[in-house]
Amino acid sequence: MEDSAGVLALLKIVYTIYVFAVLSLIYWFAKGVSNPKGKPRIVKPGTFYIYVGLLIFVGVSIHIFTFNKIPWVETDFKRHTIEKDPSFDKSKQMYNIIARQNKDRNSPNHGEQKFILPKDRLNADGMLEIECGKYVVFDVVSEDLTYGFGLFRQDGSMVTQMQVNPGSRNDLMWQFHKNGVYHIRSTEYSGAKGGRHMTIKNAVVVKGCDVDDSRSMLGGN
Ligand SMILES: [Cu+2]
Repeated sequence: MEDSAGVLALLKIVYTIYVFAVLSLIYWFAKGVSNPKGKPRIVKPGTFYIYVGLLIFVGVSIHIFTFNKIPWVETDFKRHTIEKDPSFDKSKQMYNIIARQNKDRNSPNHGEQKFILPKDRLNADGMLEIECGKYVVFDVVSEDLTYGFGLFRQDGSMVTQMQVNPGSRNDLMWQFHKNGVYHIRSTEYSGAKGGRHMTIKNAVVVKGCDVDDSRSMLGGN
């Protein structure tokens, strides 16, 4: 199973090629209008539309052929059945997280925003420990502002994220396929006092996989 880092690497190549193909169209046009012979070269409309049509076809095809590779698509499509399945144990597979701003005016930390993890679910190292391949749901409640909730690798690259809006259900189902230790960080700007406090280093640990996430081993590479 491909992860977001793999998808990004592949799409970088695919879209670089595609962008050059689109640029060639602009080049072609520029050559036409700046024809040194003074007479603009007229491209036959048929040729032009076939070329543009081809670019559109390839562009759409990239989406169709790659969407199965996107790691969250399958989970998103199946999640209503996964959650309803009796094998889905909410007490073990669901994490209730709160994002909240400090409203105590007398506190020196007034205005500070942070994530509050479910204390009773932390392991001895203070991490949320997730079993490889098990579906988990991060249910994040905001009591005030709009936040983001993202999981990040040790190298800073993102695994997944969602927006966290006050007054609505914000939950993200995920399945990990590699061992690793991940940070939680807000992915939305929620004010000057949000930034550095909206990060929990090494908040999530995934165990039990055959493969390690080379980008997210604690103390590794
Ligand atoms: Cu797109």
